[in-house]
Amino acid sequence: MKASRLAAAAMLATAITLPAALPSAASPSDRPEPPGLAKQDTLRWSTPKDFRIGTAVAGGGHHTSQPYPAPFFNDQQYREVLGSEFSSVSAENQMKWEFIHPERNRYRFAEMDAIVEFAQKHGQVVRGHTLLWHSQNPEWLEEGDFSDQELRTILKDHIMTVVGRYAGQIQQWDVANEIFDSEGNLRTEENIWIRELGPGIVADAFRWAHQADPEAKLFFNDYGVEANNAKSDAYYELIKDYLAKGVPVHGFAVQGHLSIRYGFPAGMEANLQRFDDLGLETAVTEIDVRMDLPNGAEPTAAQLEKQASYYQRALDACLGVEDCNSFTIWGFVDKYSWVPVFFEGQGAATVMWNDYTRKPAYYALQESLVKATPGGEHRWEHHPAYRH
Ligand code: 9MR
Repeated sequence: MKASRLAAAAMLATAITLPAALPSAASPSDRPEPPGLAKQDTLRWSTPKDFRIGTAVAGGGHHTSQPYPAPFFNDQQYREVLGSEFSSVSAENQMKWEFIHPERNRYRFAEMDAIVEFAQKHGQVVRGHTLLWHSQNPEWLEEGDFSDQELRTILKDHIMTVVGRYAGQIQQWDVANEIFDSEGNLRTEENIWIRELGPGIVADAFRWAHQADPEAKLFFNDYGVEANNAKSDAYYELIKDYLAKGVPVHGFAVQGHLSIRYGFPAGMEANLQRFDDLGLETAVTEIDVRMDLPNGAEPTAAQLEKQASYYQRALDACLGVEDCNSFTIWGFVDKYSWVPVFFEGQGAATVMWNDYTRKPAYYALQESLVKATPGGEHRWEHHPAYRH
C-alpha cells in the first residue's frame, strides 16, 4: 500500500469523522472501547480503497467435530459481523478437496455457492483455497489405485470444474498450498501430486487454473514464510523460474499463523517486498495470533497487547508494500477458531471475544487501516485508543 492507493482512498476518508464522546464501558482488557471512527465503524469501512480486509468463513474441517451447528448457516450474529466487517472472504474448508469433491464422481457445491452468493450480496471479493495440497484430500483420492495418466486427468478435471464454476467470482486462488517443508524441500512424499507426477505438475495446476479463469490472480500460499528463510527462499527461486518460463503465477501469500510465544517474524515487509519486486502481488491470507492459556486461563492484558502488536505489525508490513492488497484473518471470533482444537492449552487467537466485542487486536488493525487512509493519521492521534 503506497501513495498511489492512498490517493485513491481520499473520497472514502472524507466520510470518516471522529465522534467527540468517550464510551463509558471498559473492554475486558481494561482498555477503553474507542468510539466509532467511521460512519460505519467497521474494519472494511476503515480500509484504503482497493485494499481488502478479509476473514475465513467458518465451516467444514474442525467445525464438524464441535458442539455447535455450522456457524455460517446458523449463527445470525456471526453472519452480520461477517457481512459488515470484511470486504473479502475465504473458504476455510469449503473448497478443499475432501469437502467439495467427496467422491470421484460427485462434487458438493452447495456451501461454496452460498458463500459466493453471500459475498456478492455484501460487496465482498472471494479468495479460493485450495487446489493442490498434501492435506485434506478425500480418501478415494489418497487411497485410490490410479495410473499417472488417470491422476493427471483427475487433477485437471477438478481444477477445470471448480475454478470454472466460479470463474469471474474469485479474486485470488491459492492454487498451490504448502508445497515446501521448513527446510525449503518440496514435499515429495506427503504431496500426492508431486510424489506421483513429479514437480512439473505444480506448474500445470497454475496453467489449468488460468485456463479455467483467466481473471483470477493465482497464488502460492504457505505458513512460516513471513520472514526471509529457507522456505521463503525456495518459493522465491521457484517463482523466478516460473516467471521466466511464462507459467501464470501472480502472487505469493504468507499465511501468518503466529504465536506470541515466539518473536514476530523478522523483516516481514522486506520479505514481501522482494516478491513484489518480481512483479507479483502479495497477501497475508490466514493470520491469527495465538497465546498460551494453561489450564483454561484467561488472556492477560499484557498478552492481549502483545497479540495486538503482532497483528498490527503484520498489517503494517502488508500496507508498506505496493501490491499487498489483501489481508485476511483466519476467523474473527475465538469460539470458532481452529487454534484450541489443534494446540492444547493455546487459544484466544482471533480479534473478537465470543460475544463479538472487540479485542485490542481489533483496534490495532483498525488503527493501522485508518492511518493508511489519507487524513487518517491525524484522526487517530486524537483518538483515546492511540497507544504510541
Ligand atoms: O482452519 C482449518 C480447520 O478448520 C481445518 O480443520 C484444518 C485442517 O488442516 O485446516 C485449517 O486451515 C488451514 C488452512 O487450510 C491451511 N493453512 C493452515 C490452516 C490452519 O491449520
